[in-house]
Amino acid sequence: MKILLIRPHSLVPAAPPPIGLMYLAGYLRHFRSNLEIDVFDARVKLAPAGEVREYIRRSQPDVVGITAFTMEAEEAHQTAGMVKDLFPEVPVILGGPYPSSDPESAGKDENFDYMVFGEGEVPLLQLLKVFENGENPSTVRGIQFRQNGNLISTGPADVVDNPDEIPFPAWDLLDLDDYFRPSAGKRRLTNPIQMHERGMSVFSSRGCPYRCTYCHNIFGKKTRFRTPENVIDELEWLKREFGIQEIEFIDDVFNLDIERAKKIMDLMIENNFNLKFSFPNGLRADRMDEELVLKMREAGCYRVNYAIESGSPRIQKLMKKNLKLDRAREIIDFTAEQKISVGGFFMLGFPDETVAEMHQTIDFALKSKCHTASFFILTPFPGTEMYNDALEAGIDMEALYSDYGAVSKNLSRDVPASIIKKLRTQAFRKFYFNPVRMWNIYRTTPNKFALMRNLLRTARLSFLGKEY
Ligand code: B12
Ligand code: SF4
Repeated sequence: MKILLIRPHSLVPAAPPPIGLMYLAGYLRHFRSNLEIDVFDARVKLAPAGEVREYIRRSQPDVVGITAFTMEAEEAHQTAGMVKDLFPEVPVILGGPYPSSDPESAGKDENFDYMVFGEGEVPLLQLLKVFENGENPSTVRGIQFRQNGNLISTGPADVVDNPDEIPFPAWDLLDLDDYFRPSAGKRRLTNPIQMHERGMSVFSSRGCPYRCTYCHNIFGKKTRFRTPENVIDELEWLKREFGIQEIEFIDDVFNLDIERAKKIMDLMIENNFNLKFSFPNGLRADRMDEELVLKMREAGCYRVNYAIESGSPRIQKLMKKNLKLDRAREIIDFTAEQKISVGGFFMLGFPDETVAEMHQTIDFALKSKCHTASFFILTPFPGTEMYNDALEAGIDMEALYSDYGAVSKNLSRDVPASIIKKLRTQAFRKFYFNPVRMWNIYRTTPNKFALMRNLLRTARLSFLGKEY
């Protein structure tokens, strides 16, 4: 049996290696030695539709799996259409954040035979068995499929309880040079000041117990941690097998178990790995301590993002993030003082948020020692509590898939979208037009060329009033 796994080409600006697909590939081949796995990452190849179609035709797959964010839904539908056009009998399986958060939209397209919600390893393996043995797919949990014209949903997926048992991503199936070469046409990793070309993402835990109303629930609310030893084995393997020099830890909250985080740092130091690393998608600032920051720096960390989102205690409560803002400020400043480049993530436009509260957020950023700040306008994603609340309140949430790169609906009710946009532009200007901050940014950034290129890009976008 041959399975073709595809990541579509879309407006997503960065092309880090497709870790979700490669985890699936690693898991499948561990359990099915007779399986041939072909992976086509149309995003990194910048492949137009014709090229994707030609690839599918040449691959002659028995099964096709497609991954997609919501903002890539259009391309995922198009890809499924191509498969059905070329090979009407080949089952098409859709997975990733899009079907996990919006099964209803995905389910409208008959070109998707199966949709997998959340963690994909177990359901995908079970589906392949079902295909081979001609069994009924209703025994596979965590999927949606069509039977006699009806959509059947089988509830939450079975997950791998001990994530140490999941094989490392099957990076050997890809030409990793595609991701290291600057000519890839997209940014490679997503850290704006990436130090080394040979960078790789590492996912060391699955799931997050917090319930922020704007967030996804792909890996569940019970966090499953890989042991520090298992993470260290992966780092050692990445260095040895692929010459990796830099890591992005992409857990939802890497520091959820602070003692585990410290142990990983200790082992990196003991093993003298000499790897540079960063946290591109945000640590929880109120679960950090000074000792962890110091260990991180010693182990090779040069860039941290803290996901603050709002400087208003009322909004923190409403969005159920409940971040302790005083502690967050202390740890941001401490981290910056250790010469680690610190990025802050902030959002404007929460439901019921007032202009004064947006100013509180901007002031928080301005008064902090953050080297960089990203001010996003809230994007309510299907499937989130915030989105469902808006639907219940009778707000029309229809939107184009492509709008989910940034801002699909303004939920702030009393503050018009134009004002939020203006505040955001002001926030960028005030934050970056500060000579002390500019000097600090310059001083702490190891890769000064990347820094200048990205600052110019951010400044241009903020002046044009465009999204990051
Ligand atoms: C890391 C991360 C980033 C990093 C990427 C860095 C990097 N080097 O990879 C950064 C910070 C850059 C980022 C950016 C964005 N991100 Co992001 N990100 C994540 C995060 C935390 C982890 C993604 C990941 O790699 N997971 C690990 C792999 C193993 O999981 P996976 O790819 O989902 O695959 C698993 C399953 O989904 C499933 N699966 C996936 N594909 C398939 C296919 C088949 C056939 C099957 C059966 C199963 C299957 O099985 C896989 C293995 O279990 C997720 C949240 C999360 N925990 O998932 C958000 C998340 C994916 N991001 C999200 C968004 C919206 C974005 C942005 C668009 C935000 C923005 N407005 O800028 C941008 C994207 C644009 C860009 N700039 O690239 C949303 C997507 C929501 C949605 N419905 O589309 C998520 C879910 C977070 C959220 N808040 O809701 N992100
Ligand atoms: S925003 Fe962060 S802390 Fe909140 S639920 Fe999502 S991953 Fe967890």
